[in-house]
Amino acid sequence: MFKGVLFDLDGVITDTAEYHYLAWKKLADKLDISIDRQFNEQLKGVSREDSLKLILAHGNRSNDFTEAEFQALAKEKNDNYVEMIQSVSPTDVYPGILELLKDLKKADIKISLASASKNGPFLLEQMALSSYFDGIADPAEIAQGKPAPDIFLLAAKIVGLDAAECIGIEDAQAGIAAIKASGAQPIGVGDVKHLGTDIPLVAKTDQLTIDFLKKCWQ
Ligand code: B16
Ligand code: MG
Repeated sequence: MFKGVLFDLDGVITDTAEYHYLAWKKLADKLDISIDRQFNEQLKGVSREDSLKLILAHGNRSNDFTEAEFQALAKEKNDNYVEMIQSVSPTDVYPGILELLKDLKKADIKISLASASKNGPFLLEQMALSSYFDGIADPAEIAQGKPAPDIFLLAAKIVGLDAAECIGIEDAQAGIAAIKASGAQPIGVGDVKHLGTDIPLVAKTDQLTIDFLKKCWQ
């Protein structure tokens, strides 16, 4: 049996992936760079700085900004995003997630957060979920973001486990790659078109029951 579950946050626990997209879109529009939801798929799970680099490269504007200007743009996006998430509340937790967290706790399975977001702890507080988490991996402590395995390795380590003893749950291409590289067992939230055919997928989070996780465990 698996001993831990490593949760992505944005797009798995709640719909903040949409707010990230809207905040990036607002910044991109201002910079005259056109991005759409298809382009946004490659930003999911990717750190703030790396996302901005991808957007600037997409608009052929990679060399247009000094380091200070780059940091100011990243801050502008985050300020917008933080404004949007002030109203996040327990009603925003995706269907089935609270039940899954409760069932995992009852089964004495460790629960750890493997989010790339520096806003993760705030969001867990807003949704009244902090007490379910045995650990929150700090993205500021890792060398490389998703698709590198670092955040999943750290999320397992802080709850006293190896990644190979854990299931990782993700909605993003970069995140699935990170789980695979960590040695944890991946489960994707999303569709075959974006996440591939080689791992178990659920279309909706209410399918993420503890029985489903047990079936996926090999
Ligand atoms: P922040 P996850 C990721 O969270 C988001 O998917 C990604 O869009 C975002 O850029 C990244 O966090 C960093 O977030 O700017 O709030 O630090 O999906 O890994 O939970
Ligand atoms: Mg995500």
